[in-house]
Amino acid sequence: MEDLLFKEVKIRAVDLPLKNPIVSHLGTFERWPYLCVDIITNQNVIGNSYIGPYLKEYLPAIASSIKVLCKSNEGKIIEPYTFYQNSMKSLSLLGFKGIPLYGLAALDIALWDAFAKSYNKPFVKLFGGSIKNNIKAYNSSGLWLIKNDKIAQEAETLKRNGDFKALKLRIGRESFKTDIQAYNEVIRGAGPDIVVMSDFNQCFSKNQAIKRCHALDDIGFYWFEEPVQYNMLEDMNKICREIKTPIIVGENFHGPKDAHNALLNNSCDMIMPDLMRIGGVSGWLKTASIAESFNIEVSTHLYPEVSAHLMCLTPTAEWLEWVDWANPIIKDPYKVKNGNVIIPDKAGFGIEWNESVISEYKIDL
Ligand code: SMN
Ligand code: MG
Repeated sequence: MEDLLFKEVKIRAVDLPLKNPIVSHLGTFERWPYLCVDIITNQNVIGNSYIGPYLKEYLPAIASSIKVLCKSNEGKIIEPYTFYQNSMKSLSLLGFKGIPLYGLAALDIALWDAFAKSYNKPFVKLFGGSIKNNIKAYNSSGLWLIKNDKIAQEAETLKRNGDFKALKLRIGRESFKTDIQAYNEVIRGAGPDIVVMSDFNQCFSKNQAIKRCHALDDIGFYWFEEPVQYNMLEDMNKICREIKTPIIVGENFHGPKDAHNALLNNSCDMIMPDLMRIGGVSGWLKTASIAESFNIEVSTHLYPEVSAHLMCLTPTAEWLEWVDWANPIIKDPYKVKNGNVIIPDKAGFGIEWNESVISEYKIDL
């Protein structure tokens, strides 16, 4: 078989409108920015990936770090594992976190996509796993900090579009009573069997978090996510010891080592790495092994398509976070049926661009 060579990279930025605007303790967002990456090869294969790095003002800086990382790879054989190891090493001067890591992740995902496509196999199959049809997903596309009287209706709609068995509610409202009322509204809208995750988005100090988590501990939330600032490992350790409901963190792990540190410090009961911040496919797979060694459940954060493949390879896989925000730029978006995400039997991650939508929402880099 002819070697697959890295020819060049193409990067486009889009700013997509959101169906349900994000109203959270992290801020309010009407749109979500994405970088779409294409790796052009010497064969009839293009590796695709997208990342959604929160703040559109930083897209040019991330695109620029992608270009820097590509420089040493142009003309070389595509070997995603080697790329990750060498690129991580090259970040020791600038730092292993943040912007350059996001760039590395975008490339890592696109390289694995190209690699799997060159063997004409879905990524999970190329990696020696099988496509599972029971990757359970929770719908996270809504239930932001909206008014409580809007919750039941939205919960019902979110549940129905995919027959989801679980939904995530954002909490940390004015009082514990309004959080409980919000929970009850989800149950009223989606029925008594719905599993309800919760997310505080880092809104509390340690003492506030302990008080609020105690007040909500017995009402039925499946997990409490990020009650305090993400890097407060000692505070999280204390909260885990005090509270019965599992504490989950991980969307702010920057690379596998952050996951290892959090688990070593007993700072969480479960983890949910984010595909971009964890370092792409390679960073995820390392983290999955770390989690296995601690016997800790792994859920996902955003990026449902690639994450679905990775959950098939994650020994302690739990819930996949479903969001449909990037669907407009994807030609054939993934679907959820009976609450499970359906992995298409297509080469790579099965992500091809919907070019007309990319043109419509393209922004300058
Ligand atoms: C979240 C994700 C993306 C934007 C805002 C908030 C949230 C989650 O923390 O876990 O879904
Ligand atoms: Mg979160």
